[in-house]
Amino acid sequence: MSLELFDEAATRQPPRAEQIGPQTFVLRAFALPFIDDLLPPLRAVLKAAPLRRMMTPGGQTMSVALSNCGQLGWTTDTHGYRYTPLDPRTGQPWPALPEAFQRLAHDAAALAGFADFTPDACLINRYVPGARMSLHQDRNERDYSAPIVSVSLGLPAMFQMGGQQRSDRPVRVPLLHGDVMVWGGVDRLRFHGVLPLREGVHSVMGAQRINFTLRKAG
Ligand SMILES: O=C(O)CCC(=O)C(=O)O
Repeated sequence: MSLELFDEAATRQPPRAEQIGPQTFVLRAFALPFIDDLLPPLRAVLKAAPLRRMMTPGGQTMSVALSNCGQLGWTTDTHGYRYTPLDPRTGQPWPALPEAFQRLAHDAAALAGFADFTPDACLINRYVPGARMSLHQDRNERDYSAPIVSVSLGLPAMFQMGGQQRSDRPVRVPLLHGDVMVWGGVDRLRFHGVLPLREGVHSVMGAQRINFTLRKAG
């Protein structure tokens, strides 16, 4: 038995698109060829704008820790959800969107049928075991014609893709290290969320899952 059998990059075959809605696709392992270009800038972004657990307008602290890069960053506090050009914690602009993030987003969106995607915002989510994201719609962006490109790194997660109504029964989509989801068009406002992360240690990312979503917010 060869060692390559245990090498994720060697055994998973990019790119393979699974269609889970009229304009929703999972691109299995699509980010793996980009990984060496993604991780150093990701570390640099998180050094300049550290992950933090934000408060919802209802006064609850989110279990997921967040940060951002790009011209606009998504934040929440007791005043509401919004995009801001400055990191409220440092008063500085959010770190620039790394070139590799833009390239990945552009290429993944194109494969899913969204040509010329140019994101201006990237929300970074860090899940530790037990962290979750309840069903929600992404509606703080000004431009709903652009898709959402969502990159999963680290521990496996169970993503839930719902419908246009919160009460619509979601389908479960397991997401692994390197998987990229793209949704837009008629699916742009579908409710979605992530079930509590299971315990584990990923060989590259450790005991966590990092998700980042590229958006056109402004
Ligand atoms: O972590 C994920 O896969 C989804 C993140 C998400 O729903 C969001 O950032 O709006």
